[in-house]
Amino acid sequence: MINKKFFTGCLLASALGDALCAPYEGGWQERLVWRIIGHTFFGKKRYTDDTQMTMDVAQSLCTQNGINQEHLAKTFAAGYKWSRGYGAGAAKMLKKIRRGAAWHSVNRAAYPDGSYGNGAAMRVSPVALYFHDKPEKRKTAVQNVSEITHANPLAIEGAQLIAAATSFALSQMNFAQFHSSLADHARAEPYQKRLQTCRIWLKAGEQPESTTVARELGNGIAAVDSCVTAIYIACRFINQPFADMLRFIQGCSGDTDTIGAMAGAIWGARNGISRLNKADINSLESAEKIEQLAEDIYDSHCIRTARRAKKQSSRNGC
Ligand code: AR6
Ligand code: MG
Repeated sequence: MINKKFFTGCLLASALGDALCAPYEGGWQERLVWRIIGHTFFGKKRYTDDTQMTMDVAQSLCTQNGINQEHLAKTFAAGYKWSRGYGAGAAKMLKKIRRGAAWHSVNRAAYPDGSYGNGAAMRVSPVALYFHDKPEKRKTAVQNVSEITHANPLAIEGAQLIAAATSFALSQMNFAQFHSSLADHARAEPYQKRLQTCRIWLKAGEQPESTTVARELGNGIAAVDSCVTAIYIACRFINQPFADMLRFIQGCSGDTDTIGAMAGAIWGARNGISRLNKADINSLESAEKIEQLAEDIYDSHCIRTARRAKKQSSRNGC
């Protein structure tokens, strides 16, 4: 049985990656706005839409015992706040759902081909934890969580890659297995190409600068321009301090909070909460709630595992 500390590590490192990299996102205007709204009334560091939607997924998963798209869409809509920095298309859809629209009637309203943003990939870590030992169920759940707001196949493929990488990290998979298993999840050419670059760099022990990583793998809001970047950075820093990884992400510029959230989930699933800095956790908005959600996912996993074992033993006549 995997220890609970890796579940809590995953969600907390993701939230910290989001909150601690958010001040470095975008251009000077975004950074100025975040200086003003980046702290709570009590001085805690605020998280952005990445963590809000991750918490929404975790909460819905645990109360519904799986993915219920109607419930999740309403949970996303209820959690929406402009000050979390949602993407423009996602914001429009969530406001429509809040006014009563069905998610499947609005998920192509902003873009007929569906959003290709990284907003699906940034929120799938709870699914990776919940279904870490059931890869087929994980894939279906990722598809269902993603398409509520991100119907574009590239957004969904990015979400599949991040979820798979997070599950593999949790299971302490070795480097070679990790990368060959991940390659099976990449169908689209941009993902294949970027994953190959990532593998070459890691295998050769190359240490490209953050600007080179941003140029070669991307640092933008499109899923293809950020998911492999997050996977590469998490792999490169997997045995190094969390703070060093975040400093590198901050240097990448662009969509730093989402790259931080996705890389954080992978790093935290592998290293656990004990390798995170307590002062950082204490400085984070709603850290206790995030930890509790991770514990709920863990408890639900334990209950399902025990049920399966009981069924198996009664089948074996034990
Ligand atoms: N056609 C044209 N432009 C598109 C398309 C498309 N099919 N899909 C996306 N865009 P959105 P997200 C552009 O709104 O993915 C936040 O900071 C369009 O300019 O679905 O949920 C989050 O934290 C659109 O506004 O948002 C993420 O880091 C933008 O991509 C990031 O934004 C984002 O797509 C993306 O969040
Ligand atoms: Mg973001």
